[in-house]
Amino acid sequence: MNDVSKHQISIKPTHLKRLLCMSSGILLYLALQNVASAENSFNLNQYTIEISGFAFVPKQLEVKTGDTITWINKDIVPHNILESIDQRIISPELGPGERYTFVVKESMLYHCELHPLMKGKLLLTPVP
Ligand SMILES: [Cu+2]
Repeated sequence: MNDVSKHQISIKPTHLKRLLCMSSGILLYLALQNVASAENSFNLNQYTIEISGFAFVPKQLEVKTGDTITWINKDIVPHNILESIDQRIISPELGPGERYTFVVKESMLYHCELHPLMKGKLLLTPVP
């Protein structure tokens, strides 16, 4: 009985040490992650692109991954956003005054499906 408890006691400090080592590692990791994500979210931008006079204004925008784009339709007719290369639908039809928000993941050429001459471009700039 005594032997068993001695044995258990002699193992515990090793476990404890390993546990402390692991948890301080995890804490350090979490702390670093927090710093990284705080820096990232601090640097993120929100842009507004007006749809006005059958054009995207600005027509071209330099953005980073994670930036937010909001298109606002200031025209009196509906427009939408369609990615031009793969024809992916980005936004539904936006009526007058409606807006659509989108998080940037990559560079994108886009146009309005209803008025294909309306073109826009999101250019991803590399994060240093
Ligand atoms: Cu349109």
